Amino acid sequence: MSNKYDFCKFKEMISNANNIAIFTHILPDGDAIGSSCAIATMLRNMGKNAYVYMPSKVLDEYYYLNIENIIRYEFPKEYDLIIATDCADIDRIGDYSSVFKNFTNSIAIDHHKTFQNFANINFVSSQSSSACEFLFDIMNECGYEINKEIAEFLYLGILRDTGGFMHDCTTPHTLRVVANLLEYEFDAENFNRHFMMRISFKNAMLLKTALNNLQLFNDGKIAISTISNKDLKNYNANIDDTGGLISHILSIDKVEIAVLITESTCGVHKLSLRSKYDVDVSDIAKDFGGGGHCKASGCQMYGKIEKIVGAVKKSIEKRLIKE
Ligand SMILES: [Mn+2]
Repeated sequence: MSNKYDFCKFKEMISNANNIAIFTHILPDGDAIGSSCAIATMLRNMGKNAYVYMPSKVLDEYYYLNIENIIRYEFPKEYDLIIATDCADIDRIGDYSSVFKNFTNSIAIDHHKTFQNFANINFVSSQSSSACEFLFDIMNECGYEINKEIAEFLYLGILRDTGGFMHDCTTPHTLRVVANLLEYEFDAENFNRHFMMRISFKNAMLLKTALNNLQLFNDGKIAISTISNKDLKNYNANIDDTGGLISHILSIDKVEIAVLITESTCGVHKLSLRSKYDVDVSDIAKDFGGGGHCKASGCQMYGKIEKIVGAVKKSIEKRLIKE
């Protein structure tokens, strides 16, 4: 591990602290929850008072882990050290950012390329897949003890930020860290099933709808599917229940560009666009006032579904031919 980090100062700050308030980013994901709860558990095992103050609601699925008595939603009252994990900048902490503005004994641990120093000491490693991977390295370097509970939290963040070890942020080092964590013998099979291989019944029914409505164009390279507002109502669902459907459509062999059009409310259509190879779908989204990344973009359109499908198909074809 690089010697650019001041571990002496870090350890001194930890050992001098008794009441530690920990923060993470709004809409906390697996890495945010895993990294903040891992450090809280580590500090508690050292005999300190530590709580994680969540800037927005933690989704039910995370209660699979024992987080109930670690997390809080109110403002912290008493603290002599504050720590933020997985936050690229102070605004990501939400309402709690004022705590960092008014108190200087602070530590930030992060892995985003866009990280902006906002704490007294800032540990950032953009080569790490996740805040959890980096936190493992820090704990290891400092000689802090890891137990089964901490290992599970760290594993959660790595698992989620690497998309089940499939995204290109997964390095040989990531897998070495994972190998170390698996030594703690938690039930990784059920853990993986719970966090990576589970969908809601509503989501499954909407997948059925999306596959029924699937249309293929241009020798199967373009796949467009639709979910109407009536379909959503049928399953008592809303647009949040369509998560992940687009990746099923994109995974079909030969499909290069996938589009899912969901009529969120009557006449208002939300489009998700995905690209497997070189076509930049953010250009297509921009044609209709949206935006995003090369491989994942979105936009909103109004009116009759047949017209929308036609217009999107035309915009995609223009880019396919250019290739
Ligand atoms: Mn992260």
